[in-house]
Amino acid sequence: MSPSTDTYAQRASTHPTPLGRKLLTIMSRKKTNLCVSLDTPSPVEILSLLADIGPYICLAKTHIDAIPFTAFSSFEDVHQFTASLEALAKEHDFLLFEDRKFADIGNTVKAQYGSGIYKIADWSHITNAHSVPGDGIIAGLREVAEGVEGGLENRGLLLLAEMSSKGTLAKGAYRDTTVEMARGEKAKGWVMGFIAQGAVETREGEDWIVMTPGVNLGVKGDALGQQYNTPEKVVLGGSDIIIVGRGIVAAADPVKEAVRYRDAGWKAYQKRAGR
Ligand code: S5P
Repeated sequence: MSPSTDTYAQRASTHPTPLGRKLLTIMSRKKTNLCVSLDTPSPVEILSLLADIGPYICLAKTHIDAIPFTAFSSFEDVHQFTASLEALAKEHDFLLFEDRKFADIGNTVKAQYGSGIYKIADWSHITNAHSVPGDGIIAGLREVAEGVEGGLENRGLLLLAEMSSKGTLAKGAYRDTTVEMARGEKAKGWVMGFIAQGAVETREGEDWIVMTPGVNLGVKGDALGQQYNTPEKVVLGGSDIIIVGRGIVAAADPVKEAVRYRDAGWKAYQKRAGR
């Protein structure tokens, strides 16, 4: 499995999914392959971080269900928050990625994605799913995405092929079967790529966008099994987008760190593409 040496610009014109083309275009225009993971409990802090970091990222990843409900005073506040995320994404030219990691049968994930308190399908361009239930999960989520404004022009799905954490079952043969699942009829124009640690098997006519979490320039891991690599290592190994959480969000100067990760990720990409 060798990493693609094509540029993001080349891939932006040929990517098989509309949202993949949109994302690669943003990456190429803004010269960034950085996704910030906004893992902090305060919605006010998330919005203020995004206002500052927005110019340096292609994607903002959230865990909206990790924000304590006491941070909101009503359901209206939740919707106000997601509307603010959308406004910032428009202003600074990045996409939104709710890291929901769906993992149930198609019928259940349909309800989880389209309704519930957070109505993820209404505002998040990208979401992700585990392959463990089988491909009904891809079809169920797709039905919801097709029903929102813009449909699949504006929505995309990633499958979790590999995880960064110690002891994960998502690796090796599991990763390869997950990639096979993304070749199914219901995945066409919808599954844009994977969460993985490096390149995945890519056949003629395919172009998977690989996003990689577990990236940090300062530490090797945390006390709960997270394992880190550097931007250079993952990008040279075939990752297209580096996902950085605490390395930026928990830093004393998040903007300075965002610039540092953006530069490291871009430099590694240029090296890989031979530019
Ligand atoms: O395998 C994975 C998949 C994901 S999406 N490992 C991960 O760490 N993640 C997510 O990436 C995780 O849920 C968290 O939001 C982020 C990593 O955060 P960090 O603070 O460790 O950089």
